[in-house]
Amino acid sequence: MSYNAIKKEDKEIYNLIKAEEKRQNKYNAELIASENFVSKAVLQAQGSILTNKYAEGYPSKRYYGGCQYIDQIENLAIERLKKLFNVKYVNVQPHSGSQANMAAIRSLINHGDVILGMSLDSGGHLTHGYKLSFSGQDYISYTYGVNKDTGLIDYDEVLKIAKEVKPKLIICGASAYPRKISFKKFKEIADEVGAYLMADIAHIAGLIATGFHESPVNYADIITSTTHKTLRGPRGGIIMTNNEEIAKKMNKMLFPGCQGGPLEHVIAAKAICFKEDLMPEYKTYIKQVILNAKAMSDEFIKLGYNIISGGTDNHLFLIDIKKSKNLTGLQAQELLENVNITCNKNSIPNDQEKPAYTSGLRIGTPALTTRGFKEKDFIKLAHLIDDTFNNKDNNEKLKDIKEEVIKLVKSHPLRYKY
Ligand code: DSN
Repeated sequence: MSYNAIKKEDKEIYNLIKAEEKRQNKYNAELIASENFVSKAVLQAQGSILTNKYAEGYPSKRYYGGCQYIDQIENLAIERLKKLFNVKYVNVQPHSGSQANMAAIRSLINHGDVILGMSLDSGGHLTHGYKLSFSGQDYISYTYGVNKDTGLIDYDEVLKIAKEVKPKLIICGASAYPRKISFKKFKEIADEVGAYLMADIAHIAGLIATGFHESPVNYADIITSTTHKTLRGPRGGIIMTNNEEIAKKMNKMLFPGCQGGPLEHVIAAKAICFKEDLMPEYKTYIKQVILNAKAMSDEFIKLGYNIISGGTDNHLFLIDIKKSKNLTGLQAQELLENVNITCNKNSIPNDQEKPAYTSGLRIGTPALTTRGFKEKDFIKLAHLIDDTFNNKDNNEKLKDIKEEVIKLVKSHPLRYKY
């Protein structure tokens, strides 16, 4: 992209954008499971003049004049999102997944009520009840984890905990869980203890929209997601429900409860993303994301690595890097960064290391699949990662690995030219 005006007005920011653009596009293998590359159309909408407009409220019920085009844009985003997930009521205004979660929780329960969510080290999210998040501070929060031998959610155990702590709300969904989640089973548990069920599908939204994962739409009272992960849209959040009463509450809790003016430039970009996600090509893309994750995690298993739960059903997997290579997640992340491979350290079930170090590495395939990487490319990358760990003190070898990574990335230029 040219960024001519920025170049003229602010050389410092221009140079940094160009450097980051080069990092993303030209020589870096992106394996962060929550990142992706948006289309040029999504990027243009986010950089458009829509950023100038205040539009507090909702279509046809705004607190500002001049919203005739903004209303049409937001209505398009709403209608496309309803179609994508086959759901009755949606809110496209959350600035982020965390704000979507805050509004969703508030629309179901009161301050001080009991919530039950997945623990952070088992793959849950900060906003599912972590003590330093609003969700762990405004509510009495309990957690469920995964079985320490299988790495899988043990639904009997979740039910047992739910019966003990009697939550008003159960939160399911995760940021680092490599297997399928049974929303049906969570609904049965919620019904048994008289709790609401919230599904945070931020990571697997794309898999659900294309039918590669069970949908929570007929099970959860409320569903939240981000739009920038597997959905491959702009950075932002969404909330969905099939219940009219909950829909009214979620809208009020989001605005004016948690937010003021919506980011209409981002909402336009969300509308474009939903349109792209309704295309048959997107389904093909998600299918490849899953095939790639499986191929890569299988290769790591062949190379002798310990993979949490023994593999993956979705777009990501977790390596127990402490057990596999006697490295912390942080050491592994930094070693890989030196050879232009980007991923993130991640806590693993019952992690003995602090979150700043961790014993795990999280690897995801959505971004490189957007570049056109197939199974053989991910297998090659698995070997380059293994070579990096095996040669961590051999600078000459590390230099060669970096060259190989750059070659691999360059052989798959981004489909969308900036
Ligand atoms: N920070 C996100 C992730 O990386 O999974 C979750 O919101």
